Amino acid sequence: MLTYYSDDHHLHHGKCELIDGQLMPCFEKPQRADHILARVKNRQLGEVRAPRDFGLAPIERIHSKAYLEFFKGAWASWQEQGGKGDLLPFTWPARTLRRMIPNDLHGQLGYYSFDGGAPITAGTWQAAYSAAQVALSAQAEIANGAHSAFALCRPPGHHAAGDVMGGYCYLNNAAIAAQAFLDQGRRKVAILDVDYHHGNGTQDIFYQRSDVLFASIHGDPAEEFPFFLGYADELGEGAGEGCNFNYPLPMGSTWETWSAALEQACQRIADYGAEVLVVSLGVDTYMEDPISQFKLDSPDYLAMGRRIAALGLPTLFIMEGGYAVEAIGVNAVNVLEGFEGA
Ligand code: OKP
Ligand code: ZN
Repeated sequence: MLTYYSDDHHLHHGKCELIDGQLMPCFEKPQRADHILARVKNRQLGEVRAPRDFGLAPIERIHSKAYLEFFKGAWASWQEQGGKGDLLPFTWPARTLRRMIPNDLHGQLGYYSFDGGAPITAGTWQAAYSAAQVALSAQAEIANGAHSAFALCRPPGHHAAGDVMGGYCYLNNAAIAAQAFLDQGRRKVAILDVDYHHGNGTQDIFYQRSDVLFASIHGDPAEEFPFFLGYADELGEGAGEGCNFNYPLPMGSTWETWSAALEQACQRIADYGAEVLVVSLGVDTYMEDPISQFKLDSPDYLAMGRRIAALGLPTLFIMEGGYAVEAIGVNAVNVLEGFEGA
């Protein structure tokens, strides 16, 4: 399997996030992608290629121009103001406030985000832009006839909606790739999100559409981030009704519970008649993950890859979360090897 990867991800390294009332070093750090790349090479999964540059047009199919312009220019504005630390939002237009775009940079940052987990640093735009190009390059590989490809994206994307960043995510790599398939003539794309957290951004982007089926297995949002989306009764709306499936699972879920949900999700994808599959590949379901509460073990990821392969679809793997840095490479590549070996 070909891997696409860009070193540009190193340009994004947020300092801190707020957890349990304490400022902690960001869990979403460059070593994550480094470990995955090392494992890809070590296992000789296949060639590793740098991405092509498809420009902004395919990104603008998912994200609004205003949002992209804001994100691209935010760091420079912050520097003009003499800003020192990372750019982090602290005020959001919650229910009692007005949903408007203020002049102030932090006001705009609040408008274009849903949490304080997505710091903008000097190189965040370039890293996120390159991650989207990594996804698009792997997508092109499949469009050209490959049965599978791995987009080693960092930062991740599945929490980002059309004009909202959050949860370590800025540009929705999986959604951008799925849309590219459609724009090239594919009619039905399925996105299977196996990250521990619900892919609220991806769900929102396609919620009213029937050309993309979204299925996500994740920690029950009643108890887990992102809290405000990802419940089982969210089935899609309008033309998209019946094209959204959430499998919220209890804290502590093991492979036994998890794989039963995967079985159901795969059945939905097969029934839908997807022509191609995009997998939002998070491995924060691992038992040792520092911010997650599922109990999958490393061999389970081989089985996960095998079950996904049994769908028989051209499959684009897009890297999302996973924070047990030492194991992230093994677990992510296990999914890919399980897929290939099946
Ligand atoms: C991103 B991905 C409080 C903890 C919330 C957000 C988790 C984002 C996960 N700061 N953390 O889905 O792996
Ligand atoms: Zn996650």
